[in-house]
Amino acid sequence: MTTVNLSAADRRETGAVAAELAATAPGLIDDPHWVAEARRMSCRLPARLREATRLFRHDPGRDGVLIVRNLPVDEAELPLTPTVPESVERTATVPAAVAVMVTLQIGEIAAYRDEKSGALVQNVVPVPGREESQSNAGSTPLEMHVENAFHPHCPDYVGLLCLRNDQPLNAGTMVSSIRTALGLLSPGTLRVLREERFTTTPPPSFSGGGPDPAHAVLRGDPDDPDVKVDFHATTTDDDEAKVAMEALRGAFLQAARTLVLRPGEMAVVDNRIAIHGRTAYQPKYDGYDRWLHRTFIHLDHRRTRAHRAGNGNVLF
Ligand SMILES: O=C(O)CCC(=O)C(=O)O
Ligand SMILES: [Fe+2]
Repeated sequence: MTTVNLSAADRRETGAVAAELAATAPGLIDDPHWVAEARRMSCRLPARLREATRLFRHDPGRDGVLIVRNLPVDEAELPLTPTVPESVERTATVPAAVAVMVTLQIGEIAAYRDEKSGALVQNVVPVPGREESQSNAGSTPLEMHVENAFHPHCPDYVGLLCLRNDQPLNAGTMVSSIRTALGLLSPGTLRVLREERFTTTPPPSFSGGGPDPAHAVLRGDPDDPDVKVDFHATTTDDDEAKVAMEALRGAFLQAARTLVLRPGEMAVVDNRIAIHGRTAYQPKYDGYDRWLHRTFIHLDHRRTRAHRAGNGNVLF
Protein backbone atom coordinates (compact mmCIF):
# COMPACT_ATOMS: atom_id res chain seq x y z
CA MET A 1 0.00 0.00 0.00
CA THR A 2 1.47 3.37 -0.96
CA THR A 3 2.05 5.25 2.29
CA VAL A 4 3.42 8.73 2.95
CA ASN A 5 4.44 9.53 6.51
CA LEU A 6 4.64 13.28 6.89
CA SER A 7 7.53 14.49 9.02
CA ALA A 8 6.88 16.81 11.97
CA ALA A 9 8.01 19.73 9.80
CA ASP A 10 5.68 18.67 6.95
CA ARG A 11 2.82 18.41 9.42
CA ARG A 12 3.50 21.90 10.75
CA GLU A 13 3.74 23.31 7.24
CA THR A 14 0.47 21.64 6.21
CA GLY A 15 -1.18 22.90 9.39
CA ALA A 16 -0.07 26.47 8.67
CA VAL A 17 -1.47 26.43 5.12
CA ALA A 18 -4.71 24.77 6.33
CA ALA A 19 -5.13 27.37 9.08
CA GLU A 20 -4.67 30.15 6.53
CA LEU A 21 -7.20 28.53 4.21
CA ALA A 22 -9.66 27.95 7.07
CA ALA A 23 -9.47 31.69 7.85
CA THR A 24 -10.03 32.68 4.21
CA ALA A 25 -13.36 34.43 3.52
CA PRO A 26 -16.11 33.44 3.52
CA GLY A 27 -14.93 30.40 5.50
CA LEU A 28 -17.52 28.19 3.83
CA ILE A 29 -16.37 25.05 2.05
CA ASP A 30 -19.09 25.07 -0.60
CA ASP A 31 -18.46 28.65 -1.65
CA PRO A 32 -16.84 28.79 -5.14
CA HIS A 33 -14.41 31.53 -4.08
CA TRP A 34 -13.26 29.48 -1.11
CA VAL A 35 -12.80 26.41 -3.34
CA ALA A 36 -10.77 28.53 -5.77
CA GLU A 37 -8.50 29.63 -2.89
CA ALA A 38 -8.24 26.03 -1.70
CA ARG A 39 -7.16 24.93 -5.19
CA ARG A 40 -4.49 27.64 -5.33
CA MET A 41 -3.24 27.06 -1.78
CA SER A 42 -3.09 23.27 -2.26
CA CYS A 43 0.02 24.00 -4.38
CA ARG A 44 1.73 25.02 -1.12
CA LEU A 45 1.38 21.60 0.49
CA PRO A 46 4.77 20.00 1.31
CA ALA A 47 6.68 18.68 -1.72
CA ARG A 48 6.72 15.06 -0.50
CA LEU A 49 2.92 15.07 -0.30
CA ARG A 50 2.52 16.60 -3.76
CA GLU A 51 5.04 14.13 -5.12
CA ALA A 52 3.07 11.21 -3.62
CA THR A 53 -0.25 12.41 -5.06
CA ARG A 54 1.34 12.93 -8.48
CA LEU A 55 2.81 9.42 -8.52
CA PHE A 56 -0.41 7.85 -7.20
CA ARG A 57 -2.37 9.53 -9.98
CA HIS A 58 -0.03 7.97 -12.51
CA ASP A 59 -0.07 4.52 -10.90
CA PRO A 60 -2.35 3.54 -8.00
CA GLY A 61 -0.28 0.40 -7.37
CA ARG A 62 -1.68 -3.08 -6.79
CA ASP A 63 -3.90 -1.97 -3.89
CA GLY A 64 -5.28 1.21 -5.44
CA VAL A 65 -4.95 3.03 -2.12
CA LEU A 66 -2.78 5.94 -0.99
CA ILE A 67 -2.38 6.46 2.74
CA VAL A 68 -1.18 9.82 4.06
CA ARG A 69 -0.17 9.81 7.73
CA ASN A 70 0.47 12.57 10.24
CA LEU A 71 -1.78 15.21 8.72
CA PRO A 72 -2.58 18.06 11.13
CA VAL A 73 -5.72 16.87 12.93
CA ASP A 74 -5.70 17.83 16.59
CA GLU A 75 -8.22 15.63 18.37
CA ALA A 76 -8.23 17.87 21.43
CA GLU A 77 -9.50 20.77 19.29
CA LEU A 78 -12.37 18.87 17.69
CA PRO A 79 -15.99 19.49 18.61
CA LEU A 80 -18.12 16.46 19.51
CA THR A 81 -18.69 13.94 16.73
CA PRO A 82 -21.97 14.81 14.97
CA THR A 83 -24.85 12.34 15.39
CA VAL A 84 -27.41 13.77 12.97
CA PRO A 85 -28.37 11.97 9.74
CA GLU A 86 -26.83 13.22 6.48
CA SER A 87 -24.22 15.20 8.39
CA VAL A 88 -21.99 17.43 6.28
CA GLU A 89 -19.23 19.91 7.02
CA ARG A 90 -20.04 23.43 5.83
CA THR A 91 -17.57 25.42 7.91
CA ALA A 92 -13.98 25.68 6.75
CA THR A 93 -12.24 24.05 9.73
CA VAL A 94 -8.56 23.03 9.65
CA PRO A 95 -9.32 19.29 9.12
CA ALA A 96 -11.81 20.12 6.33
CA ALA A 97 -9.23 22.43 4.72
CA VAL A 98 -6.69 19.59 4.84
CA ALA A 99 -9.13 17.12 3.23
CA VAL A 100 -10.03 19.60 0.49
CA MET A 101 -6.42 20.54 -0.32
CA VAL A 102 -5.22 16.91 -0.57
CA THR A 103 -8.28 16.23 -2.75
CA LEU A 104 -7.46 19.18 -5.02
CA GLN A 105 -3.87 18.01 -5.44
CA ILE A 106 -5.15 14.74 -6.90
CA GLY A 107 -7.87 16.17 -9.13
CA GLU A 108 -11.05 18.22 -8.87
CA ILE A 109 -13.37 17.98 -5.88
CA ALA A 110 -16.90 16.77 -6.67
CA ALA A 111 -20.19 16.06 -4.94
CA TYR A 112 -23.67 14.94 -6.03
CA ARG A 113 -26.69 17.19 -5.62
CA ASP A 114 -28.88 14.28 -4.54
CA GLU A 115 -26.49 12.99 -1.88
CA LYS A 116 -25.84 14.74 1.43
CA SER A 117 -27.22 17.97 -0.05
CA GLY A 118 -24.33 18.24 -2.48
CA ALA A 119 -21.82 19.19 0.23
CA LEU A 120 -18.19 18.90 -0.86
CA VAL A 121 -17.06 17.59 2.53
CA GLN A 122 -19.28 14.97 4.13
CA ASN A 123 -19.15 13.50 7.60
CA VAL A 124 -18.93 9.74 7.95
CA VAL A 125 -20.38 9.23 11.43
CA PRO A 126 -22.61 6.61 13.07
CA VAL A 127 -26.23 7.73 13.41
CA PRO A 128 -28.59 6.47 16.14
CA GLY A 129 -31.33 4.31 14.63
CA ARG A 130 -29.35 3.73 11.40
CA GLU A 131 -27.15 0.95 12.83
CA GLU A 132 -28.34 -1.63 10.30
CA SER A 133 -28.36 0.63 7.26
CA GLN A 134 -26.13 -0.12 4.28
CA SER A 135 -24.74 3.40 4.35
CA ASN A 136 -21.88 5.18 6.04
CA ALA A 137 -24.26 6.06 8.92
CA GLY A 138 -24.47 2.38 9.90
CA SER A 139 -22.30 0.32 12.21
CA THR A 140 -23.07 -3.23 11.09
CA PRO A 141 -20.78 -4.50 8.31
CA LEU A 142 -21.02 -2.31 5.20
CA GLU A 143 -20.79 -4.40 2.03
CA MET A 144 -17.86 -3.61 -0.22
CA HIS A 145 -18.68 -1.27 -3.08
CA VAL A 146 -17.46 1.05 -5.76
CA GLU A 147 -18.64 4.49 -4.65
CA ASN A 148 -21.79 5.59 -6.51
CA ALA A 149 -21.32 2.70 -8.93
CA PHE A 150 -24.74 3.43 -10.49
CA HIS A 151 -23.72 6.96 -11.59
CA PRO A 152 -22.34 7.52 -15.12
CA HIS A 153 -19.81 9.88 -13.52
CA CYS A 154 -18.98 8.07 -10.32
CA PRO A 155 -15.91 9.43 -8.52
CA ASP A 156 -12.45 8.47 -9.77
CA TYR A 157 -11.22 8.53 -6.15
CA VAL A 158 -12.74 8.69 -2.68
CA GLY A 159 -10.86 10.50 0.09
CA LEU A 160 -11.41 9.51 3.73
CA LEU A 161 -9.67 11.62 6.36
CA CYS A 162 -9.92 10.32 9.92
CA LEU A 163 -10.66 12.94 12.59
CA ARG A 164 -11.48 10.48 15.36
CA ASN A 165 -11.67 6.72 15.59
CA ASP A 166 -13.69 4.52 17.89
CA GLN A 167 -12.22 3.06 21.07
CA PRO A 168 -11.25 0.24 21.20
CA LEU A 169 -10.24 0.45 17.57
CA ASN A 170 -12.78 -1.85 15.92
CA ALA A 171 -14.05 0.14 12.97
CA GLY A 172 -11.98 -0.58 9.90
CA THR A 173 -12.26 0.57 6.31
CA MET A 174 -11.99 -2.55 4.15
CA VAL A 175 -10.28 -2.11 0.81
CA SER A 176 -9.66 -4.60 -1.95
CA SER A 177 -8.53 -4.18 -5.53
CA ILE A 178 -9.29 -5.95 -8.76
CA ARG A 179 -5.56 -6.00 -9.50
CA THR A 180 -5.17 -8.41 -6.56
CA ALA A 181 -8.48 -10.26 -6.91
CA LEU A 182 -8.17 -10.94 -10.66
CA GLY A 183 -5.72 -13.84 -10.28
CA LEU A 184 -8.17 -15.62 -7.96
CA LEU A 185 -10.88 -15.87 -10.65
CA SER A 186 -11.36 -18.46 -13.38
CA PRO A 187 -11.42 -17.49 -17.09
CA GLY A 188 -15.11 -18.50 -17.25
CA THR A 189 -16.02 -16.21 -14.35
CA LEU A 190 -14.04 -13.34 -15.86
CA ARG A 191 -15.85 -13.77 -19.19
CA VAL A 192 -19.26 -13.46 -17.51
CA LEU A 193 -18.19 -10.43 -15.47
CA ARG A 194 -17.18 -8.67 -18.69
CA GLU A 195 -20.70 -9.00 -20.14
CA GLU A 196 -23.53 -6.48 -19.68
CA ARG A 197 -25.58 -8.72 -17.41
CA PHE A 198 -25.69 -6.59 -14.23
CA THR A 199 -27.65 -3.61 -12.96
CA THR A 200 -26.88 -1.27 -10.07
CA THR A 201 -29.76 0.47 -8.31
CA PRO A 202 -29.21 4.05 -7.13
CA PRO A 203 -30.22 4.98 -3.59
CA PRO A 204 -33.82 6.34 -3.46
CA SER A 205 -32.63 9.96 -3.30
CA PHE A 206 -31.02 9.61 -6.73
CA SER A 207 -33.76 7.72 -8.49
CA GLY A 208 -34.07 8.99 -12.05
CA GLY A 209 -37.25 6.98 -12.58
CA GLY A 210 -36.11 5.00 -15.63
CA PRO A 211 -34.87 1.41 -15.62
CA ASP A 212 -31.26 0.99 -14.48
CA PRO A 213 -29.03 0.29 -17.51
CA ALA A 214 -27.33 -3.10 -17.79
CA HIS A 215 -23.57 -2.91 -17.35
CA ALA A 216 -20.49 -5.11 -17.18
CA VAL A 217 -18.71 -5.52 -13.84
CA LEU A 218 -15.26 -5.61 -15.44
CA ARG A 219 -14.29 -3.31 -18.30
CA GLY A 220 -11.18 -2.29 -20.18
CA ASP A 221 -7.95 -4.27 -20.47
CA PRO A 222 -8.70 -7.92 -19.58
CA ASP A 223 -5.41 -8.10 -17.65
CA ASP A 224 -5.91 -4.82 -15.77
CA PRO A 225 -9.62 -3.96 -15.87
CA ASP A 226 -11.72 -1.33 -14.15
CA VAL A 227 -14.41 -2.62 -11.81
CA LYS A 228 -18.00 -1.43 -11.28
CA VAL A 229 -19.85 -3.33 -8.57
CA ASP A 230 -21.65 -2.71 -5.29
CA PHE A 231 -22.35 -5.94 -3.42
CA HIS A 232 -25.46 -4.38 -1.89
CA ALA A 233 -26.87 -2.60 -4.96
CA THR A 234 -25.67 -4.61 -7.98
CA THR A 235 -27.93 -7.47 -9.02
CA THR A 236 -28.59 -9.81 -11.90
CA ASP A 237 -31.49 -12.07 -12.83
CA ASP A 238 -29.48 -14.82 -14.39
CA ASP A 239 -28.00 -17.66 -12.38
CA GLU A 240 -24.66 -17.85 -14.17
CA ALA A 241 -24.05 -14.13 -13.57
CA LYS A 242 -25.07 -14.53 -9.90
CA VAL A 243 -22.48 -17.28 -9.44
CA ALA A 244 -19.83 -15.09 -11.11
CA MET A 245 -20.67 -12.19 -8.79
CA GLU A 246 -20.41 -14.46 -5.73
CA ALA A 247 -17.01 -15.66 -6.93
CA LEU A 248 -15.91 -12.05 -7.37
CA ARG A 249 -17.13 -11.16 -3.88
CA GLY A 250 -15.16 -14.09 -2.45
CA ALA A 251 -12.02 -13.06 -4.33
CA PHE A 252 -12.35 -9.46 -3.13
CA LEU A 253 -12.82 -10.64 0.45
CA GLN A 254 -9.79 -12.90 0.19
CA ALA A 255 -7.69 -10.03 -1.15
CA ALA A 256 -9.12 -7.41 1.26
CA ARG A 257 -7.08 -5.37 3.71
CA THR A 258 -8.61 -3.62 6.69
CA LEU A 259 -7.37 -0.11 7.44
CA VAL A 260 -7.96 1.15 10.93
CA LEU A 261 -7.51 4.85 10.32
CA ARG A 262 -6.15 7.01 13.14
CA PRO A 263 -6.72 10.75 13.52
CA GLY A 264 -4.67 12.56 10.90
CA GLU A 265 -4.61 9.61 8.49
CA MET A 266 -6.21 9.96 5.09
CA ALA A 267 -6.91 7.09 2.70
CA VAL A 268 -7.44 7.87 -0.96
CA VAL A 269 -9.10 4.93 -2.74
CA ASP A 270 -8.89 4.62 -6.52
CA ASN A 271 -12.57 3.98 -7.27
CA ARG A 272 -11.79 2.51 -10.73
CA ILE A 273 -9.76 -0.45 -9.53
CA ALA A 274 -10.51 -0.72 -5.81
CA ILE A 275 -13.64 -1.25 -3.76
CA HIS A 276 -14.21 -0.45 -0.11
CA GLY A 277 -16.51 -1.25 2.80
CA ARG A 278 -16.47 -1.13 6.59
CA THR A 279 -16.28 -3.63 9.43
CA ALA A 280 -18.83 -3.64 12.27
CA TYR A 281 -18.30 -1.60 15.40
CA GLN A 282 -20.14 -0.37 18.46
CA PRO A 283 -20.98 3.35 18.50
CA LYS A 284 -21.60 4.98 21.86
CA TYR A 285 -23.25 8.22 20.64
CA ASP A 286 -21.41 10.13 23.34
CA GLY A 287 -19.74 12.66 21.05
CA TYR A 288 -16.50 10.65 20.77
CA ASP A 289 -17.50 8.19 18.07
CA ARG A 290 -15.64 7.57 14.87
CA TRP A 291 -15.60 10.56 12.50
CA LEU A 292 -14.23 10.77 8.97
CA HIS A 293 -14.39 13.54 6.37
CA ARG A 294 -15.22 12.15 2.94
CA THR A 295 -14.50 13.83 -0.41
CA PHE A 296 -14.92 12.71 -4.02
CA ILE A 297 -12.41 13.37 -6.78
CA HIS A 298 -12.68 13.55 -10.56
CA LEU A 299 -9.64 13.63 -12.80
CA ASP A 300 -11.32 15.24 -15.78
CA HIS A 301 -13.61 18.02 -14.59
CA ARG A 302 -14.48 18.99 -18.15
CA ARG A 303 -15.91 15.53 -18.89
CA THR A 304 -18.68 16.06 -16.33
CA ARG A 305 -19.56 19.60 -17.48
CA ALA A 306 -23.04 18.63 -18.76
CA HIS A 307 -23.82 17.27 -15.27
CA ARG A 308 -22.80 20.45 -13.42
CA ALA A 309 -24.82 23.67 -13.19
CA GLY A 310 -22.87 26.92 -13.54
CA ASN A 311 -19.56 25.06 -13.95
CA GLY A 312 -19.55 24.39 -10.19
CA ASN A 313 -18.42 21.27 -8.38
CA VAL A 314 -21.80 19.64 -7.73
CA LEU A 315 -23.10 17.02 -10.16
CA PHE A 316 -26.75 16.21 -10.86
O1 LIG B 1 -16.73 4.13 7.10
C1 LIG B 1 -15.89 3.85 6.24
O2 LIG B 1 -14.73 3.55 6.51
C2 LIG B 1 -16.28 3.89 4.78
C3 LIG B 1 -17.72 4.18 4.59
C4 LIG B 1 -18.04 4.37 3.13
O3 LIG B 1 -18.15 3.47 2.38
C5 LIG B 1 -18.16 5.72 2.61
O4 LIG B 1 -18.26 6.67 3.38
O5 LIG B 1 -18.18 5.87 1.37
FE1 LIG C 1 -18.35 4.17 0.32
